[in-house]
Amino acid sequence: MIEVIKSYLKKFYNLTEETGPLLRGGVSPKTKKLMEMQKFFQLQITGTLDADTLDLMKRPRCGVPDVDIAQFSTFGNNLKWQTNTLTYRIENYTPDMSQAEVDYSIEKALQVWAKVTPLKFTRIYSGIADIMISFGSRDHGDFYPFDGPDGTLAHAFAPSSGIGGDAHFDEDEKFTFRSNTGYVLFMVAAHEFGHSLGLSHSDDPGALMYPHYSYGNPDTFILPRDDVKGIQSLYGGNEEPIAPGPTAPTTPDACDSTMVLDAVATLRGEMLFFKDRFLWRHSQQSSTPQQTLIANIWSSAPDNIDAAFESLESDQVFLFKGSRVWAFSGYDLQPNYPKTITSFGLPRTVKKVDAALYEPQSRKIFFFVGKNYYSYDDVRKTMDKGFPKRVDETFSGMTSQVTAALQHRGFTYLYSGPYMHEYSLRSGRLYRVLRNNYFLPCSNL
Ligand SMILES: [Ca+2]
Ligand SMILES: [Ca+2]
Ligand SMILES: [Ca+2]
Ligand SMILES: [Zn+2]
Ligand SMILES: [Zn+2]
Repeated sequence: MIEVIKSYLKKFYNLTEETGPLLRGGVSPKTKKLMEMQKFFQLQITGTLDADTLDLMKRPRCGVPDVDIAQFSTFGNNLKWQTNTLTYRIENYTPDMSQAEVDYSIEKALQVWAKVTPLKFTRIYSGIADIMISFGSRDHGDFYPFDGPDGTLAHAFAPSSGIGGDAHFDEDEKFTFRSNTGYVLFMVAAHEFGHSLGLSHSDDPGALMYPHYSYGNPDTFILPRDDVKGIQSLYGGNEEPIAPGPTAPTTPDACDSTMVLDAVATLRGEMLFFKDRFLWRHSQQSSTPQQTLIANIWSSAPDNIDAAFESLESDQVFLFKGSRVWAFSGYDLQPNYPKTITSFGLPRTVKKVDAALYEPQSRKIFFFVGKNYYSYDDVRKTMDKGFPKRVDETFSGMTSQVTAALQHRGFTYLYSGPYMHEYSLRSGRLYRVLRNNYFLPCSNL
């Protein structure tokens, strides 16, 4: 096993045995830990190092293990502070940002948790605070040296005296205030303070306590439902009346039979299902789809998209939102994108596309707009004559809005709300009305 993989499993999955005995069924401890990691991240549990697993190990993340390890939570699980009034102290500053920006980011990050609990945080400027905050690189005074740029961004210790509650940030990272050309300090800090207060990692890809970094804006961030539930299970809710704000975002659940998908597409043999800022990737070989943030696949892609398709002609995936379209080849945004949807010959009166479909045999793209659809020739790169047509002229009975569309094995699937209509493209005949879970299996069952 490559050294970097071993060190990842040691750091985050408590791999200890170098050459341990085989477990039941001839599984080595390393394979067992690898499978544990694949399970946590909803990957296909192969026990081998596939491309998806390797790719995931390279993502910037928190230094706290995904399984409970004694050193980080000194007294075991579910540890919490015995008081609701805690102190914090910023011991030093990063040169990446102004001091005022660091102060603001730290304060905002603590408020994320204070808003939903009875906890109060007071800043002190000398002496020992409950939560000591510092920036350092490589060896920085504990037994957990940082690793240089990227990789581990920060770590924090579970509630207890001494180093307990403290949060350390890797000075080899470029921290930023709001820009996404670096790691937003507020987001990293808000995650670490979750550990400082007693939370461990969540396997919900939408949670702040998910181990991977994701971008967020300090002024608009709302703590997701999963984290609210976690912290309130330790400290209870905030009893003070607060002005009603936006509700905590939840992560879409494939088992929700009322869910309306934003868009459906394919990507090099996989199926992609888009909803809010998430997507599920599903390959025919695996039994469970993997849910992840759209930003984890394409960092410059929009959330809450309208439509998507994969062009077999150009081997690109196109995402639509409003009057704009993004094109990606593999993970890379293509030059000159995003463009306006008029680049596909759609008239200026079309403000958004409801759904898009790629027809592999004829290499046509159908754009669904209200009750009509347009046909674009992907080979000749022009809009076909005689369009728009009414959707129900071609697809019998489809009089409601098409919300997503997909072509698969010679059938056309038009989604309308939580229902999926299976058509023969040639005859336009409706075969079956199905639910999302026909292609997107619900894993809680
Ligand atoms: Ca402390
Ligand atoms: Ca690092
Ligand atoms: Ca849509
Ligand atoms: Zn963490
Ligand atoms: Zn440290």
